[in-house]
Amino acid sequence: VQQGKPILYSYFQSSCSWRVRIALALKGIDYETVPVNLVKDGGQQFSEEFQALNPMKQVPALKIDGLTISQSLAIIEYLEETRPTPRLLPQNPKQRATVRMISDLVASGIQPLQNLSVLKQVGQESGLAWAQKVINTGFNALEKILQSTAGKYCVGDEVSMADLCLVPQVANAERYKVEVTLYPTISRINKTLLALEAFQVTHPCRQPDTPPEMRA
Ligand SMILES: N[C@@H](CCC(=O)N[C@@H](CS)C(=O)NCC(=O)O)C(=O)O
Repeated sequence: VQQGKPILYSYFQSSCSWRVRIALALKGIDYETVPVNLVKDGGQQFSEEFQALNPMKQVPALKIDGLTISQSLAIIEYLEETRPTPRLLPQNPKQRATVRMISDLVASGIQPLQNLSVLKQVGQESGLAWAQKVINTGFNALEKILQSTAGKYCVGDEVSMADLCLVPQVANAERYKVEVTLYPTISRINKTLLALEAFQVTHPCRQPDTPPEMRA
C-alpha cells in the first residue's frame, strides 16, 4: 500500500461501500481497496484487526488524511468538505436538505433493515420476504418523493449524494428480486445514473474482490 494514498475497506457487494466508491470516483480521488469479505471465514468484518478500524464491524471504512472514518454518509460529507469538486451537495439549503432526506431514507430507512446481520437473524426462509417487504415500503415512499424532487437525477439535474445512495439500493432490490419496474421514477433515474462512468467503474461486478463468476 502506497504511503499517503487513501485506503477503502470495502466489499464488492456492499451497497454502503459502493456509495463511497462512487464519491471517490466522481471526485477523482485515487485510492487503494482493501477487501473485507463479509461472508468468508464467518465474516472478516469480525476480525480483531478490522474491529480496531470500525468497532461496528461494518464496511465501508476509509483511511484518509490520517483519519479513519466509518459510516458511508459521514465519509461522503468529509470528502465533500475537503474535496468540494464536483459538488455532491447542492448549494441551495432547501435542495441540500432534500438530498440529505433522500440519502437518509435509504441509509437509515431501508438498508439497515435488510443488512446481512438482520437477514441472518430473520432466518434463511423468511429473510428474502423480509428484505422485499422493507425495500418495497421504502421504495413506495421514495417513488412519491422523487416524483416532486427529480429532474434528470434524484434532486434536479446534478448528481448528488442521494444518487450515490439510490443506485446501490436498487442493486440490492434486484438481488432480492424486488420488482423495481413498479417504481418508474426510481427505475428511470437508476438507468440514467448507471450510464455514467463513475457508476460503472465502481460497480460490484468490477471490483478487485469480485469473484470471477460475477465479473462483467
Ligand atoms: N450505516 C452504515 C451501514 C454499514 C453497513 O451496513 N455495512 C454492511 C455492508 S453494506 C456490513 O458491513 N454488513 C456486515 C454485517 O452485517 O455483518 C453505513 O452507511 O456505512
